[in-house]
Amino acid sequence: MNIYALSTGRGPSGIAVVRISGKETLKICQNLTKLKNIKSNEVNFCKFYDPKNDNVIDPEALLLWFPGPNSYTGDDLAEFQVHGSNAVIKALLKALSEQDNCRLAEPGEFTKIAFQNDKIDLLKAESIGDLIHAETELQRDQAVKLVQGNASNYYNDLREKLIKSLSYIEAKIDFAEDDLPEKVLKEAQKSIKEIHKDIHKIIEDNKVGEKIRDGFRVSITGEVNAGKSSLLNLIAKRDVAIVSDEAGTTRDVIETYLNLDGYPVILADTAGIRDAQNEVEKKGISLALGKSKEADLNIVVIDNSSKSINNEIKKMINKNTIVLLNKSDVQNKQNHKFDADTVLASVKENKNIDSLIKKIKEKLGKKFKSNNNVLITRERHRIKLNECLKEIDNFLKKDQNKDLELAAEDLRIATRHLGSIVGKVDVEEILGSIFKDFCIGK
Ligand SMILES: Nc1nc2c(ncn2[C@@H]2O[C@H](COP(=O)(O)OP(=O)(O)O)[C@@H](O)[C@H]2O)c(=O)[nH]1
Ligand SMILES: [Mg+2]
Repeated sequence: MNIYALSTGRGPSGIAVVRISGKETLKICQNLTKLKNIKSNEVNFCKFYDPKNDNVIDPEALLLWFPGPNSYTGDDLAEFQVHGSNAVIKALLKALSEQDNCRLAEPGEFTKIAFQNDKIDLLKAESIGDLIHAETELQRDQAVKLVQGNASNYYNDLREKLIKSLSYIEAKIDFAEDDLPEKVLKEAQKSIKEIHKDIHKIIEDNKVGEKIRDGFRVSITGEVNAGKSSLLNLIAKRDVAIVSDEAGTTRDVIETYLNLDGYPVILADTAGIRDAQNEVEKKGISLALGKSKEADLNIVVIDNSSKSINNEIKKMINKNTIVLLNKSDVQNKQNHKFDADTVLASVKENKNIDSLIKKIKEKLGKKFKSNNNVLITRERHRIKLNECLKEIDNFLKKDQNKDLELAAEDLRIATRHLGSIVGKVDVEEILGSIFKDFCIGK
């Protein structure tokens, strides 16, 4: 079966790219362009026709032809560059659908085939998705590193080390009589402990990689009427929340996803904290308190001209907070001081909000700083790493003089967990490693 799809966004646009992959790609290209001699790996100028009636679909187009296995999917593949109008795209896709053995690709199918053909590993497949969806600089940067294979190489190295240690242990089991030096087993154990430490370090990373991918959670809490909803609207550059001088307007949590100067942030506006009588408002306040607790960073907004500050709000101010003393445009005799980073600003006049954004970035950057070269970007990786650690723990707990065979099984499972992050699970490799290192067959 051959698959095709529009690879660029919906038109109209200057150019649209349609991709097709599968065994009969070349034949389909010939049917659609009437070109007899399609050159591979270079640009073919062409016209696209509807083979049913010979009508020209696009009179000036380009065709790129990549015979497998040197293509994105590893199968034969072609890319059509046509004018990006909805009508051209529609006519071309229709002509493709009428070719024999040709169907519309499923989402991600080209990349899935690339994985199945061993062109890319699982991590790379995932990171291509991340690069396509990256909205901020941090996300793009992280995805680029993954696409380039930083994490794959790291996990592959760890896994190879583990396989090597396992092969020593297997040799000890199979050839106990051949008195392998005692040192070999000791070294294997030492190396396994190091791997344990390395994985532990990656896991203890405050989830930076996942935060960059999914967004940092920042909540806006504080007094009623302090300007919380106004702040959300100003930063989001649109009216997301209702602003009113009536106290208790915001009740639900209102979340919006933003690119905050390169940082992906989910900003949440919440109900103002006060002694509310109304049941709905009370619920809103309890939601607000919950949000501020689970947030990566909390902006506590206080009206600079307010005489006293609610105790509940005072309790919210800590190292994880930025206090926004709002309404600096209003005359005020108070001199509020807080044991936290404080920014005096006016949301109404857009004064000093840039300092607030700088502070938010600074605090997130500090809190989620990681010295690891490899960041976990998905829960899937975290689960596999934890499972791998658990098996290594089981291995280390066993008495390796008595239970070496059982202990080896723990390691085998650990290797499999590590391998499944990158998408490699192969027991044969363990045998390969034994032969390589011990020349058993000689
Ligand atoms: N003078 C002044 N008024 C502001 C400022 N920010 C917000 N307000 C006003 O304060 C009132 C309450 O704002 P709102 O954003 O709804 O506050 P919230 O209850 O904390 O969400 C509205 O009338 C806003 O126009 C500011 O910086 N200066
Ligand atoms: Mg509000």
